[in-house]
Formats: sequence, structure tokens, C-alpha cells
Amino acid sequence: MVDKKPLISDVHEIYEMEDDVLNIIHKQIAASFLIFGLFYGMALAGGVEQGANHKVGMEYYEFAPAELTIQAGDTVTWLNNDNRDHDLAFYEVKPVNAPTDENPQDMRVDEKYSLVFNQAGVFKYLCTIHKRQDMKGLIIVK
Ligand SMILES: [Cu+2]
Repeated sequence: MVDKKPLISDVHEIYEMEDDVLNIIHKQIAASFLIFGLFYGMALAGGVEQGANHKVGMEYYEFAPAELTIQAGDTVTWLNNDNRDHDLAFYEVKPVNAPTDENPQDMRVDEKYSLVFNQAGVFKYLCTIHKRQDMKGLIIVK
């Protein structure tokens, strides 16, 4: 007569072993994701993942382009390629670290100024020197 009990018990043990192996694999996968997450986070914090850089010129009392749509994390660099001085001031909704009416950014001839936009929104700015000439610009951050 064949006794089946030990067999069933063996099968049970095999299943238990597989469970242990699966547990170890799951833990390894979880650890891999954690390490990947840490590196990815460090890369972001370290500025390895950089947004695009957009250029805005200043000429003939105008910003060119006057309206610009960018992604959050992108940089805008203004260049005064005019033959007269201008400045830069955000009004209404002001981005973090941006120059404002109270403290405009001077833009002398051939000077550059860069600002990183990390928050989505619609940001209006102007040249306070040429307000009357309607020298205004708009940055839309998606
Ligand atoms: Cu101006």
C-alpha cells in the first residue's frame, strides 16, 4: 500500500519553499525600486534633469517673442540686443525669485538675465522704463 500522507506533506513543503523564494524576489524587486527611486530623486535634485532653455530678445521697445509658452522647470533667458537700456519686472502674479516693479532687473545693452520657472501659471512682465511704449511680455508655464 502506498501511503500518500508524506507525499502531500512534501508538496506542502515545496510550496512553502516557493513562497520563501517569492518573498525574497519580491523584497529584491522592492529594494531595486527603492534604489532606482533614490538615484532618480538625486538626479532631479542635482539638476541632472534640466528643462529647456528659451530665449527672449529685446529690440525696438518690444520683447521677442512677446508671448512664450514653456514647461515647468524650463529656463527663460532674456537678452538685451537693443541699442538702449531696458529692464524687466513681473506684475500681478509673480514667479518665485523674479524681479518685480519694486525691484526690476536692469538689462543694459548686451546684458543677459535667466530665470527658472518651476510653477505653472501665467506671468506678465514689462519694461518699467518703456511702460508707455507698451513694452510688455507674457510667459505661460504649463
Ligand atoms: Cu525698455
